[in-house]
Amino acid sequence: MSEDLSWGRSTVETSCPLDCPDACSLAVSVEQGKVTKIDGSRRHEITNGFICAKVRGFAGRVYGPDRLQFPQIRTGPKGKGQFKRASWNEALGVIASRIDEVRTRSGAEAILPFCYGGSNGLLTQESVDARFFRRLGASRLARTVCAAPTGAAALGLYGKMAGVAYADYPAARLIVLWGVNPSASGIHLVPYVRQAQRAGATLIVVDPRRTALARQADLHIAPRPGTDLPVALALHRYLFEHGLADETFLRDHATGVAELRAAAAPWTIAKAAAVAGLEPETLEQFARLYATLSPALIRCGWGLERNRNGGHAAMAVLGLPTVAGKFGVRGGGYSMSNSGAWRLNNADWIGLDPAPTRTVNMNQLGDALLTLKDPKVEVLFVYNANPVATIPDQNAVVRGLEREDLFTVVFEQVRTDTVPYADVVLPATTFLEHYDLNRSYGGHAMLLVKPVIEPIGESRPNVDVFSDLEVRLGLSDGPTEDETEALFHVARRLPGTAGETVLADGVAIPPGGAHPIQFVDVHPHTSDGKVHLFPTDVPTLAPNGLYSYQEDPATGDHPLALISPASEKTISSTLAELRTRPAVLHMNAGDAVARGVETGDAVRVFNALGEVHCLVEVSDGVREGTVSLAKGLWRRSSFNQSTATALAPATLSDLGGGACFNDARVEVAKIVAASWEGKPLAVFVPDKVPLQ
Ligand SMILES: Nc1nc2c(c(=O)[nH]1)N[C@H]1C(S)=C(S)[C@@H](COP(=O)(O)OP(=O)(O)OC[C@H]3O[C@@H](n4cnc5c(=O)[nH]c(N)nc54)[C@H](O)[C@@H]3O)O[C@H]1N2
Ligand SMILES: Nc1nc2c(c(=O)[nH]1)N[C@H]1C(S)=C(S)[C@@H](COP(=O)(O)OP(=O)(O)OC[C@H]3O[C@@H](n4cnc5c(=O)[nH]c(N)nc54)[C@H](O)[C@@H]3O)O[C@H]1N2
Ligand SMILES: [Mo]
Repeated sequence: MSEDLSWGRSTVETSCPLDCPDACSLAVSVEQGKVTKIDGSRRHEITNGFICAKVRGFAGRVYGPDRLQFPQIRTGPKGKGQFKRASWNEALGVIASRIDEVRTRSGAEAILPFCYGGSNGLLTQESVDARFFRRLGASRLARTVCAAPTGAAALGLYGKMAGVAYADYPAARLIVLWGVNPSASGIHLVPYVRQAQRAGATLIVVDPRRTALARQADLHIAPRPGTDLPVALALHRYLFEHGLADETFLRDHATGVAELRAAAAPWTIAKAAAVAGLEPETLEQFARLYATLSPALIRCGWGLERNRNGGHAAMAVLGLPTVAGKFGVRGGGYSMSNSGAWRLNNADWIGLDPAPTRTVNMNQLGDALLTLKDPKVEVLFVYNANPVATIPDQNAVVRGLEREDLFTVVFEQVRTDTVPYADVVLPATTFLEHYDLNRSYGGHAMLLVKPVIEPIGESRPNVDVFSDLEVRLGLSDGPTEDETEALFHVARRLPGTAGETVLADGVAIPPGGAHPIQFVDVHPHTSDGKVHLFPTDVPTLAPNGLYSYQEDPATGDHPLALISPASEKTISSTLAELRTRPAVLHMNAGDAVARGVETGDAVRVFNALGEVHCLVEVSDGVREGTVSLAKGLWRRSSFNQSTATALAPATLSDLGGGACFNDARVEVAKIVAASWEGKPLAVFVPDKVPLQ
């Protein structure tokens, strides 16, 4: 790093690469080498000078007691977190020699990288790390824990066409927030939705919870989790049957119309309402409003994808603006993820992929560690992820990590729930200590992330570490690459002048612009440029084919649907180390009365996979038959070291092999004991527990 960051007072412009659609531009104040304030800047229009409380408090992670500062090597049993300090040379030497030994003895497919959402940048993820594991010939990871079903749907229908910008929401007369809760998961959309409402727009929220925006909506549709597919198909049927489909647009711009119409035919309003637990009148009102108000905009989130029907649900939702002819005007169409807007391919900077190797679906990590053979997994390299907290079937993940013959590396910023299972721990820099290029998936911009302080302790960026390992394992002639070289290397390969612009100004805009009108400025990237309403090139795991509904997995013993949505306090499990409140299960009054449970009680939430002991809050915040426990909690937040993922099945969604967190079905019972593992339960009971 060329600037001396160790003294003086300055405010540095950078951006936040955490896994959130907004990708904020930041103004970070530094005094004598220490971060004193993190605030929003105006450089990225979406940020508009304000940021979330989580990132304002990010210094609590950088300097917090859980921060990892040095490499460490395990000294005690797996899971106990007993380590001794080591030098980088020693730690990387141990890792390189174990990898070398395993690739010689068992073949490199016995090595499994495991990474996901830590930081979304083009340097810290899918860059030198991916090149290292490819050159090694390691097993591949299907990175499917999130956005795989919605991503497959968007690719199949539109080839991942870019979506409508937040700033264009006020142009809409109707806004549908479908399975998305921007009040927690992308706060910069909220002011635009409110502005649209003030200008007379109608707001519809589709969510089993009564979120803040659902309370302010004209219509709140609260389906049973996992039933969006029949709901959306009923809207399609309504459009077709009432002559409200845009036949001209469909003829000119779509394929698969007849097939979609046939798939929707069985789903009358009455039938879909019965399956989704809705009043038929409410659903009909939804259909009528969507058909008649324009411009109409659907914000499709990720809440609807995390179940067995999630991919087809997303297809049916994303198909609505095509069938109803909502494109071609500002404020019309849809937005979801704009990750495709730049049309990047990392082969442009890390080279072509050599021969493919075995692929392991990350949602089935526990199973992979416990049962895979030929070869079995002998080395697990975890970075940018905290699988013990975030991957389905927590107990299986933990059992897999406890295997004595497994060698686990955890490359991390803080002492997460996964770290105690490591054989070698490597300390990683945070985004305040390294460079990155960060693509907004809620907006369209590319932003520069740059270091504002020196790395804490001996922490290092991903690029440096994987480049070092490449050299140690004879996969590169060296010298090792440093992150600034990697930065220029990637920036040079961005389209047009975007690389220069992002390095000089901190922000660059993709070819379709920052405020595209769909079907005017951006078009489908499918093979023929049309919308594929029935995309036969998308493989589906559903036994009865595209758009077929799979029944609810509830049983008599476990009737309640457990969902685990994003909370405003964390980003997945990142920053959950700063949470001081115990886990809280949200439950509807009817369900609570039936079980003799009241707010503040300690409860067991259980099914065949595991159980979580936590507090309960009873309210109208969640629909009947559904309970909600925040995603990303660390194990210490519950009374029995288990979190929502302990109850989530490791089954896969219909498209994309996605995670089915919200297919967890549970029962809830009050814990009558006054103490749990020696701790009086009363000490955990807070005065007031806000909706998470
Ligand atoms: N503060 C904060 N922000 C985040 C994150 C975070 O953890 N915290 N996570 C980031 C990440 S990784 C992601 S992927 C995004 C996620 O962003 P969102 O999609 O907004 O997040 P979720 O909370 O997964 O789901 C949104 C809503 O879907 C509802 N829901 C659950 N099941 C269903 C269903 O079957 N149908 C329908 N219609 N609704 C359902 C939930 O009640 C929830 O309110 O947010 C990102 N931003
Ligand atoms: N119960 C339940 N669980 C869920 C979900 C749910 O709906 N319900 N949703 C899921 C979703 S949407 C997602 S996206 C996943 C996310 O799951 P994960 O990918 O596990 O995401 P995080 O919990 O944020 O953990 C990322 C880790 O990467 C580390 N990290 C950050 N930057 C760097 C870096 O530059 N280098 C290195 N080496 N490490 C870094 C952080 O310290 C953090 O511990 O969680 C899923 N978990
Ligand atoms: Mo996610």
